[in-house]
Amino acid sequence: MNTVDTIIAPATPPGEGGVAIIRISGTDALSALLCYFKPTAAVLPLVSHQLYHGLLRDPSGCVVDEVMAVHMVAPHTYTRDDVVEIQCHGGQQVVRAILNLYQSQGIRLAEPGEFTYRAYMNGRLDLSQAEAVSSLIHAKTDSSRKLALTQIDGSLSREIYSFTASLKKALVLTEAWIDFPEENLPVEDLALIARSVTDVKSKASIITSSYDCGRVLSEGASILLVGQPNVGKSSLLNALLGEDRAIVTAVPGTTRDLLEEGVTIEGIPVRLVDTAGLHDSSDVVEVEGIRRAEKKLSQADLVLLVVDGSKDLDELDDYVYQQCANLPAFLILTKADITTVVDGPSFCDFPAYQVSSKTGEGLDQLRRAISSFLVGDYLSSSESVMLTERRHHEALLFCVESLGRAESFLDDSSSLELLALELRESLYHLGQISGETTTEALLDDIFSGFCIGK
Ligand SMILES: Nc1nc2c(ncn2[C@@H]2O[C@H](COP(=O)(O)OP(=O)(O)OP(=O)(O)O)[C@@H](O)[C@H]2O)c(=O)[nH]1
Ligand SMILES: [Mg+2]
Repeated sequence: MNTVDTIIAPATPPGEGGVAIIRISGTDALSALLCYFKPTAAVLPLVSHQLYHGLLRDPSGCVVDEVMAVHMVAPHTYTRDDVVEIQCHGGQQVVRAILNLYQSQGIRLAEPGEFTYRAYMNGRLDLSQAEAVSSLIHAKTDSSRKLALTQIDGSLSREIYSFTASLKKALVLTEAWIDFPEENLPVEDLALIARSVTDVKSKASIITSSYDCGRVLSEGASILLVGQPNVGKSSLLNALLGEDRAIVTAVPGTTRDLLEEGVTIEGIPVRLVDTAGLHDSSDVVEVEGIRRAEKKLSQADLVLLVVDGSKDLDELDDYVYQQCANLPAFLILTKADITTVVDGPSFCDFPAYQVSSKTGEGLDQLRRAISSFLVGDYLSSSESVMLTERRHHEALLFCVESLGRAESFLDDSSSLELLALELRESLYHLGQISGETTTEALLDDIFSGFCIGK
């Protein structure tokens, strides 16, 4: 991707709708607009950031569409280049015809994410903010939308910049004394370097620990329902979904394959996975289903160990419990509308919840417990920075590790070169987040995940 051409792309998704928007960015944007656009009432020149009604005509004078158009003079635009937006009728053929018109004039069709790439290259956004634009567009829940918005607003960037500034200062001081090996680093300089390293390390560690929660809010959590046959797993899945998705019968062994459905629980995107009842089966299909269920166990963010609360527990329940040992799990005692006989807490040490999929009893409490387990009280309280991207998490972890090593060199003035090396290393990892130290390949990888026109 270069930043020189003038580029064009539909900013609205393909398909039919009331209006479609076509965006042009680059130095030729305004002249391109005026080639085919005649405002109805306005006198030229058009005023920046003002919307005009008019007709688009092709070179032979035929009307292509009746549109509203705006041109926005740099730098107050999304890309910080001159930008034109044309609002046309929202039909695929209309959009195609307008794109053809401008492409035949030499305006290039933009690559996915190329407008945001330009915004990044022109310094309007740093890399973490640009990535958040994509997260905002793909946000599936209100909480992931809010997280993406705060990141676009620069919540993470501000922390990264302050870490970077502090460590750069420490590096300058360190490097200054490397050149004078015969002299000892002044105590006050050493104290300043130490303070920077420790301070950034502790703040960065706190931010890295937010990733578990951030990942769940942005990507969603997977919750696996396991238990012996007929305990009510599929009924619970249906009750949590609010629809009859899985087949429920009184015959043990009804569910034979994994069944995965998305739902929002207390604002958290969740994938609920129903499984075949675990037991010693001789049925080949069921055996495969059980194998798949057991394989999924360790990947789940939360396991719901389902037992029939209206019956005495047996060794099969215990077998399933053993399978879940050491996993993040809740015990779910089902069929609470029938007499409850199981004493959950004495059976296992998972938090226990009684529910009835038939009457809905206990489901709200279970939803709240799931939410609190997955994200704590983040949704109601936190204002702090939250990591949502694996890439940012890894980079910050590397930064913290490197600062840990830097700390060990602080006490020894003969290790100034090693200290400087670790400071540079930690700055490199911070730069991976802000975009200061990224490679072309990484940028391609990030921006190619965007949609066309963004
Ligand atoms: N009274 C009552 N019956 C329930 C409840 N939940 C499930 N059942 C009944 O229990 C039986 C088994 O329910 P399923 O949801 O199919 O159980 P499952 O664990 O998915 O069973 P498999 O797929 O065979 O492993 C059905 O007859 C359901 O109607 C409940 O909350 N109350
Ligand atoms: Mg089932």
